Amino acid sequence: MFKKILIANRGEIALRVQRACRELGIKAVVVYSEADREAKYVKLADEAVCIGPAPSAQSYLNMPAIISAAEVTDAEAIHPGYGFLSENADFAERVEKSGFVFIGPTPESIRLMGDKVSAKQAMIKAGVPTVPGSDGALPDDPAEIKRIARSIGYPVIIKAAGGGGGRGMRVVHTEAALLHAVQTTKSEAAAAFNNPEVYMEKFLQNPRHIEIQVLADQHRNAVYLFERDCSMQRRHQKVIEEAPAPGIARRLIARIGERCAAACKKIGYRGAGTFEFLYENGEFYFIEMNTRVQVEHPVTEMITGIDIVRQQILIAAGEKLPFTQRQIELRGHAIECRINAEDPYKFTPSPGRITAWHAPGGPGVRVDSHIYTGYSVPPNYDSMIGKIIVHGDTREQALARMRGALAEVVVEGIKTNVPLHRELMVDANFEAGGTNIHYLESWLAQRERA
Ligand code: MV4
Repeated sequence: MFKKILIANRGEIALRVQRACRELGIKAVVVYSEADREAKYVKLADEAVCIGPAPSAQSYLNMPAIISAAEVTDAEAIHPGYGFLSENADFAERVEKSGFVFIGPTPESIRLMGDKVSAKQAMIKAGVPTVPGSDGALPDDPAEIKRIARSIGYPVIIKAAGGGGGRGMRVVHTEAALLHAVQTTKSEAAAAFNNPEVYMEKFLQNPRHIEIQVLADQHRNAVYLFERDCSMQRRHQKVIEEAPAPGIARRLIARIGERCAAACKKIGYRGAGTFEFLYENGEFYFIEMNTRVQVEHPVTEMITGIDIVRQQILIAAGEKLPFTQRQIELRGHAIECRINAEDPYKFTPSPGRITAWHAPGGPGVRVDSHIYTGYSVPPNYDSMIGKIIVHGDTREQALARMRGALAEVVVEGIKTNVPLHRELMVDANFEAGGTNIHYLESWLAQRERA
């Protein structure tokens, strides 16, 4: 096992990875920017290295600085967390070329999934159902583009191969708008991703966002850890996640989960990963794969009892998965509310000093957060300051526990979205379960009018 790991991230996930290291008897080295000098994850680490000024480009995205930090501290492996360099194939490659273990998939897997066209083709080959669409990237010939759209049927969506997570897409409702939309998406993609390739899919009007968590080791074992429903989102930022997904038949999840695990074996995937699907009218359609640990991983940990970050580390160290698919059981229901330092109505960021923080507690309540009373939320990074995760025997119990946790929690000095969560937890449609990806934005628009 590793003796020392460097964590190339900040905030709650840097703390989460550190906790997994400690449990395994591994020393944790953290890196931090000048803006994070007073961060809890820095204070609790075994060693900490300042890697640059506040802007991410000069610190958490600074590959030479991070690799140097691993060298001077004699770390053996690097955990990238989520965001920042976590899905950067060049970083994974440089980490390995420098003699460290990258705690994640191979650079080849990251590259394969980073290009949404090659990811989709790999999934089709592996038997994972995808959204009907163009066979690979769109050709240049306008007549051919029109023919493809006609055969798919309008509305269609044009997506950048280099995009993902909602970046670089355009919905097209009529043939009259098609070629202009393709051209615009192409030039935006060339500028944003240095890759003008685009592809086309049938646009699904009212899907849910359901994702499947997988773990794969380096010995051809792969398992799925069921699903998460991440439909409650605003502008591609998830707000609430839960597992299992309300109203979806377990048999259907098992079928799609098995396909995901088989796909992992087929492409030689290793580590934790997430298959993102759109779910509409009882069907699953693969859209993208995330090759990192995700913000919402605790929801899966709560319903399976499996520590995903611990498994990431063990897999990177070459160990075999300690369980088979049959041994993985789904127990109860979990819900996560992301707590953001932002105005709960206008969504403008609200950095600044936290003058009071009281975490909720009690049975089935987990808080993953790096904040403390007196901590200043820097303005330079993502506004998420923590997550409240609850578990219950049933969805009703989980909901009741979340309402209780949100009633207890105190964050003073800055604005947070806690009031928004309190409202959503008593919303009749959320309570019923199974709302789609448009629900939150229409709910907010409705509230705006009221
Ligand atoms: C789609 C779609 C409808 N049809 N693809 C947005 C994020 C990126 N991962 C893919 N996205 C979508 N792709 C087809 N063919 C609708 C979305 C979408 C969405 C997906 C998941 C969660 C929230 C979303 C919000 C708006 C649009």
